[in-house]
Amino acid sequence: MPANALTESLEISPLIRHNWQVSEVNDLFNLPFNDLIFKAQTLHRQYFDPNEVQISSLLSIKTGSCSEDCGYCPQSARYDTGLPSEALMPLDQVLAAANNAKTQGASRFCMGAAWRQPKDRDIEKVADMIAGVKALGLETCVTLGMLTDSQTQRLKQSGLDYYNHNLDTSEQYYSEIITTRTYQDRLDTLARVRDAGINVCCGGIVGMGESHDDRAKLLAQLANLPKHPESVPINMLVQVEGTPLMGTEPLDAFTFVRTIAVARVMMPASRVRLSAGRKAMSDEMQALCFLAGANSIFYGEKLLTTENPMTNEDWSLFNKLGLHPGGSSNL
Ligand code: SAM
Ligand code: DTB
Ligand code: SF4
Repeated sequence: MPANALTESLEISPLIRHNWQVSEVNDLFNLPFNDLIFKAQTLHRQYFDPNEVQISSLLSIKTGSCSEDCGYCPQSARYDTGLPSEALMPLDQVLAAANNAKTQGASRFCMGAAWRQPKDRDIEKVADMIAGVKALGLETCVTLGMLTDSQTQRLKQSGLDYYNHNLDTSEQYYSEIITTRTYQDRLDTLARVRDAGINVCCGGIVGMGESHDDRAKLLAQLANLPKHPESVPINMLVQVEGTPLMGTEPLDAFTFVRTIAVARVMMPASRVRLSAGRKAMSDEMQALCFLAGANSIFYGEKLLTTENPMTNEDWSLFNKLGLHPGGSSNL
């Protein structure tokens, strides 16, 4: 069944709610750890094979020199992070990387560009990449910044399965992190993506110095969207030298695991993605995240510009935990 149809058939369940109050979300966060994990794992088993993890690989198709000021991001032109900029990658290189990701076992290929928003001529090039990656038998995902209606339609037409666009944090904390575009801009792009019939991949980053309340508000925003995002990436901030968020007090591991568990409880039919930050996590912490309901990862030795665990480390962890890859709608 295509991912859209699957989510639609599940949307009628009373467990799929869009009316979360922040106080209820805080109550979930404040449950005893064992009670929260049990609740999350119980719901996880109602919607998914508990031992299956969907794996996506990332490629930065246009790197650095970004006009935005996202305080976490090594690709902003405003911060000296020593990252070399690269223009839009040629099609053959993108397809070679996608083919390699497929050989390594990924089911989805996600292409990211350091743009505030793409130009129409960029969209044409990215559309060719999407069509080429899809022809390899992979699901496709792109993250390109803000989009217009005609751009979302063009991307859908080229065979795009998912669009990643994160809310990043609560509306209240957002202006501490980004000043060059608004929370509403992000919500507008998400609505355009949804209206074009593209699956939504939308989540956030924790460990940016936000409060408990900000994390609860982020999850309430995500779950109260008109439809739950099919994919919900929960990123742990990767601190990069030169960015304003370098030196932020690291988030406690249990709070991170609780964030995964609360996302699972609130969006039980969505893929909750254990995203950036895995390189710094122990096997035990990642195992707790899977127990809390994470059931997808970014796989491959690089995220967009920063490091991710080695592929052999991930297979070794999967073997230790008895996890298996799966969950793609077109494989
Ligand atoms: N430029 C586009 C945009 O911002 O929408 C697409 C690429 S952007 C790098 C994709 C997402 O990566 C961001 O929204 C953010 O959530 C995440 N991200 C970027 N830098 C990160 C970091 N240092 N740690 C964790 N997540 C990060
Ligand atoms: C998402 O939520 N996390 C990924 C993906 N979507 C595009 C990106 C993480 C980027 C981490 C910093 C970097 O490698 O540049
Ligand atoms: Fe640019 Fe995206 Fe990085 Fe923000 S997150 S600086 S928009 S690449």
